[in-house]
Amino acid sequence: MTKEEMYNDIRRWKKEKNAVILAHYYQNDDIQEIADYVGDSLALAQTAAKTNADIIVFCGVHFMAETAKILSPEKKVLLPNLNAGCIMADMINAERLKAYKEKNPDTIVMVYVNSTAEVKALSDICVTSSNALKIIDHYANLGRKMLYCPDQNLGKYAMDLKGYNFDVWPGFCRIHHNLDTTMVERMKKAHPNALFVAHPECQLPVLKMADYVGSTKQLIEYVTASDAKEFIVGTEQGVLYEMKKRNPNKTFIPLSKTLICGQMKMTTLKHLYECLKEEKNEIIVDEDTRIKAKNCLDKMLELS
Ligand code: CIZ
Ligand code: SF4
Repeated sequence: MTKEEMYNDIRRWKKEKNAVILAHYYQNDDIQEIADYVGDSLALAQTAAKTNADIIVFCGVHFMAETAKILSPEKKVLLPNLNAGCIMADMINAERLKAYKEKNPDTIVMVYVNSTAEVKALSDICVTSSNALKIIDHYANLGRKMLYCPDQNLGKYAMDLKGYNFDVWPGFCRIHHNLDTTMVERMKKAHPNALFVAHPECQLPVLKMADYVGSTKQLIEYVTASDAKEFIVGTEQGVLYEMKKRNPNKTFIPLSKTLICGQMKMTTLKHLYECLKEEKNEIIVDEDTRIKAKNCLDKMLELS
C-alpha cells in the first residue's frame, strides 16, 4: 500500500469512528503529517482532556497515552505500538519512590510527565519541560523541601539557574544526556552564524553553551520568532519537522546524528493504520491509580 492509500483509509476511519490522532513532536514525519494535533506532552494532555472524540490514537510513548487515559477515562485511548516506552520513565518505580517518601515525609514530590501512572499516583504534582521552572518557583517560594524526579538534568538546570537546592532523582534521557560540550564546540565552529538551542534534559555544561534552553514547544517558538537564519538543535530530531514547516527559509542542523529516540520512532504509519483499523492496543489504568494520578496532573494544569 502507498502512503496516500493508507492516509485515505485513516482519514475515512477517523470520521466513521469519531477518532482523533495525537502525535508528539518526536514522532516520524509521516505520522506528524496525518495527525490532527502535534504537540508536546502538556499540550497533547490538554487536548486529550477536552476533545469530543470517542477514540484517541496517541502516537508517542506509553506514558503519554497513559496520561491521556488518566484525563479522559471515558474515551478509548490507543497506542499504535505497545512496545514504545520511555527509558527515563523506567528509571523510577513506585517501590523506590515509596521508600524515598518514607524517609522524607515533608518533601514535595514533583514528577516529570515522563513517568508511569503508578509513579504519578504517589507524587504531589506533575511537571513538563514547558512548566517545570514555573512550578519549581512556586514551591521554592513557599519554602518547601522538594524532590524532582526522575530527570536529574532538568532538576540540576533549575537549581543552577535559580540558585535553589533540592533533591533530584538520578534518572536521565540517554538521547539528551549523551551530548557533550565537544560536540557543541565542533558544530559551532562549523556553523559560526548558527544559534544553538537545547532541551533541558541535556547536561548542564551543554545547556550553559546554549543561546536558548526550552521544551520542544518553546524551542519551536523561539526559532520561529528569532531573526537568525540557522540553528543547531540539541533535542530529538523529530522537532525539525515542525521547525522546517513553520520556517521554510531557515536551516536546522541536529547537534548530533545520535539525537533519535528509538522508542519514539518505533511507531510507524503501518502501526497507526492497523491500530485505528482494528481499534487495538487499548491503554487501561486501574481506577484507584487513575484518580490519584489525575490529582497530580490536575494540580499541574491548575498552575500552568
Ligand atoms: O514534554 C514533552 O513533550 C517532552 C517529553 C519533551 C518536550 O520538551 O516537549
Ligand atoms: Fe524518553 Fe528520552 Fe525518548 Fe523522550 S527522548 S521519550 S525522554 S527516551
